[in-house]
Amino acid sequence: MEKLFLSGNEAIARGIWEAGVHVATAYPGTPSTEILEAVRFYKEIYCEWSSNEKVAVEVAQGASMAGARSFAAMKHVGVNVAMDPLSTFSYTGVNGGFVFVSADEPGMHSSQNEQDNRYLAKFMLIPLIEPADSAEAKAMAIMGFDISEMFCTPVMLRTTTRVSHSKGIVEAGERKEHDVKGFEHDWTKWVVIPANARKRRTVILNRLKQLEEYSNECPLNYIDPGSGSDAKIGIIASSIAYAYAKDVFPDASYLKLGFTNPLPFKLIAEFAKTVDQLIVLEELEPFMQEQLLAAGFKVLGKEIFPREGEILPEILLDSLKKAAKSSLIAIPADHPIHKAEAEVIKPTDFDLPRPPTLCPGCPHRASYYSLRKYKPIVTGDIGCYTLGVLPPLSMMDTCICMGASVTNAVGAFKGLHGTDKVEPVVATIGDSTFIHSGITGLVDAVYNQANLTVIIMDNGTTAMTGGQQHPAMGKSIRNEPAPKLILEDLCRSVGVRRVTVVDPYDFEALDKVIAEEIKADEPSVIITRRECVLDRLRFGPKVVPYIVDQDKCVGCKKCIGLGCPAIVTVDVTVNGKKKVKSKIVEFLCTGCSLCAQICPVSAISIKEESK
Ligand SMILES: Cc1ncc(C[n+]2csc(CCOP(=O)(O)OP(=O)(O)O)c2C)c(N)n1
Repeated sequence: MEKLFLSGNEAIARGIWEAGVHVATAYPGTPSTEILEAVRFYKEIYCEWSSNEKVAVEVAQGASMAGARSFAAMKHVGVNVAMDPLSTFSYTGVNGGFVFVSADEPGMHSSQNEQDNRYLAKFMLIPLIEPADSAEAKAMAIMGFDISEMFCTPVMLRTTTRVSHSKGIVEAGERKEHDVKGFEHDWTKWVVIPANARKRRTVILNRLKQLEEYSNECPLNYIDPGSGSDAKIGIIASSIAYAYAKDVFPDASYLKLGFTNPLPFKLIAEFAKTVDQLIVLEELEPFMQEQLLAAGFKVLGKEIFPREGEILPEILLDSLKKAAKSSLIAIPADHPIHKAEAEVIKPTDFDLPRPPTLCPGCPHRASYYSLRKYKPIVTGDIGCYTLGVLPPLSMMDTCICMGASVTNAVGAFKGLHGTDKVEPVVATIGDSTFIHSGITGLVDAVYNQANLTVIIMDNGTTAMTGGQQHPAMGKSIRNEPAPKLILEDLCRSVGVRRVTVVDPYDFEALDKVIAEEIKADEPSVIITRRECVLDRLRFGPKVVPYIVDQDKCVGCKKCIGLGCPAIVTVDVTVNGKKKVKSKIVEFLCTGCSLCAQICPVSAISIKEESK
């Protein structure tokens, strides 16, 4: 059998291909993005970047109604967006099997919160499966469809960042075709009028009982007995935490759980009889521990392990040592664990921490630099442009969730309106985020007459998550031509009369528009259009850098205020006096010219010209 070396995300893509999936959808979001990026190479699967996660689930749901196996992927907060269709999908059940990925982020490497979506599976009364590595990710992706069809239910496949992004060996299988069954014309199932939904509720409560039976028997949950005296310590673990625990405490007994909603209470009781103490090891919330305590099991968990962040091997080991020292768990004083050290990967010179910043030449920079002059309230959003919050730009007041910039701005305007605290309100939002969930906010702003300015920072891609296609790019997920959404037409069509498109590399023009629109007494939209600098560097002409003429530079540091990583200060001695002047690090400069445009003494020019 062919062996592949795949990340968890790539393994899931392989799994859904082997499972005979016909339709796969997603909206990008770390750590889930690479799943659909890998799926697009499997030509048998129709795949799309959907405009948001709710859309992704509803498209996949329609495919399931039609009898096709379907799949959707999203990051943990994306599930919040998709909860409306998902929670009723639980009631209707499926026709073609449906599995969705919730990629959770313990540690918040690139997320705004650390919510534990296992609770959402319990809340929706649906099965939850959790792989610990790439091989399991593929196997569970396939099994998820069998479970979905066996119990007529959506299935949540939950990964965490480490499972999604770590690589492991996966055995490649063949694709097993599942013929599309055809649309299921059953209004008693698919039309959730209350009379039908009430009946479905009984159906899903019965399903839950059957799922619990299955959880006790299914091969994803198994006892992995320990050896020696450690075998009397019983650890119940799931996901990556299981793999870490096996590394640092190899001889304990384990109950490895891959199917975690509903929990296998009978199996747990069986396991509990074989050990002296029961410990639950789970990242984030005491999801399993609380349920076990409620069921009468004597278990420890969050008394030992942290409730925040990842439980990395070094944290796991440290927690066990502390628990043993304080006699919370019985580990003899001469046990090797007390002397054990977990291998901690030290940062190299290349990944020493540095504050995040907009790239040199990022087209978002100029808008924040201009806004600094006018100091409005700036409600921000999620994307590369969120970095406008950091010094020296420091020009963002809020950032809550995707799309909230526009609606927070409406609320801020309405809250202040008619008081003596009135301030202009500007929302900054990226093109992909605007399509995701900014549009409805703009409709609200127009309808309810909120005088705000929305700056749509259109860099022609979904940059933050690695440059995925979106509807305003005119390209599909497979880079094929697609109808292009024209953002300015869209804004006008919802009733915004003041819509301006401006090139953010032309600072004078941009600054003028921002000054005018902030003063307007009706909603306005500014679209700052300039391709993402990373795309320009990849596909555009050769960069000609700018340089600072030290004789002309007066050390005013205006250019430093742009926060461009390519501009630094240097100490120079002029006529025996020490002065601080600006310098451009040529290999970082992308030639955007913004610094040259704002330099008050014209000390910055393109390299060739200055020669
Ligand atoms: C509900 C939700 N889905 C997905 C994400 C992941 N995410 C963060 S920003 C972003 C899009 C950024 O693209 P864009 O708005 O075009 O701004 P850019 O990064 O290109 O400046 C995505 C997909 C998220 N944070 N929340």
